[in-house]
Amino acid sequence: MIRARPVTAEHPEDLVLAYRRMGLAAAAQARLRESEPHLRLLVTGLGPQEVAFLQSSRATHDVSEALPAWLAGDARTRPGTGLLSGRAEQFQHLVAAARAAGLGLSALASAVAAALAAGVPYPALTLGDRRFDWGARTYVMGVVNVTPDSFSDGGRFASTEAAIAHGLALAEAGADLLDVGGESTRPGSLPVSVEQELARVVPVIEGLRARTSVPLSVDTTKAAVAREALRAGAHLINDVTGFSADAELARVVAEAGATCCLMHIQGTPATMQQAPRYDDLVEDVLAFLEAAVARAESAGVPRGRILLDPGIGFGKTFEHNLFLLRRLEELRVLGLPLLVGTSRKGFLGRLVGGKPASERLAATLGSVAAMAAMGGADVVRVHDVSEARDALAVADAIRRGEDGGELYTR
Ligand code: 8Y7
Repeated sequence: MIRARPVTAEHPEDLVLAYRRMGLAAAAQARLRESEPHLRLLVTGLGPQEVAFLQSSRATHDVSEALPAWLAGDARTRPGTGLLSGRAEQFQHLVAAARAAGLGLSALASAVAAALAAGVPYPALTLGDRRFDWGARTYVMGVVNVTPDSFSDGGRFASTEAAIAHGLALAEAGADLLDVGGESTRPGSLPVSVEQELARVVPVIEGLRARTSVPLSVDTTKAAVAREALRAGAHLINDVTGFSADAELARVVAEAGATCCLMHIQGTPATMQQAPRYDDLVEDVLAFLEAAVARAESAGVPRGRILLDPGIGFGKTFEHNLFLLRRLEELRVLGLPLLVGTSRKGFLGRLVGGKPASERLAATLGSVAAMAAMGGADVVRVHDVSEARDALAVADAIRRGEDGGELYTR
């Protein structure tokens, strides 16, 4: 599989602002933007034929040539890997030349084209009566855990009512959607039966559906649970296995016309934290998520109904989590909105001197604000909705800060 992804965090809009600060006319700005060698793509998975093509087309970093410059990776340890740098126009030439060269180079053409499209905003998503305008701000998914019920019916009723009340409070606090979960996916947790999960989740979905218009997500890996939850009024299925556990799940989502969030996981919740290991972390996550999207699409789920998630804490070490969070933008080559869950997770506890989950709010807000400031996540999954909304209002505004006075507005 050939894959190309931008490796620098240069934002075209920053360049435009620089030109404005220089007082350049609009036409000059557009011309300059075209000629700027601003794009660098890391390419992996190339075969000898593609490497030969890239090598013969460009051997140096001379940007006056028609194609991007090619810098090969180590042929022994990282064969088929390299860096392409050049202007947007040169990358477009490369795509056209690879397409023209025929089938042998079409995978290279597609990978580079996907990377070029990574900065293009994806279409808005409508869930119920809410519209998600990707890129406009960071949206918030509130977590509603349905606690295991006790033996008596009274206990079950109490936990259902508590979950509904909690969901309503989160909606009131500004949640853009709610994620209802009846199966613990914490490290080391064991699966629950379909019956148990249905008994926990469905009454909560029904109760929330009757009392709020906020879109509802269900965190489940089982087709049988998803079917009933969607019937009860849920809009989105949040599958932490990326449609890899239950082959029927993708079809249930497709038939209901529902939306899904497909998450990366290495291993299963019971075993995932024992010895997470990656050859190339970003590469492995991309490959898994691409395969998950393929499973969804072949079952009939349209791309516009898919969100993706790198799965923070799911088969990842402390370092893996930080590495991925820092490189969320590299996952943009998938061309789909990203949902990220860091709320109260273990890596945050370790960063703040071993605080327990109940004392990780400030650490969670730090992670949420950092993601928003870097532009990595479209949706964050959090327990503390009101606090996250405030942190995001600030981080999103800073990220967009463009009005520097008269000089900058022309
Ligand atoms: C995530 C998640 C959990 C996450 C998505 C926890 C269900 C563990 N984490 N779903 N679920 N992304 N999509 O600590 O990161 O909340 S459960």
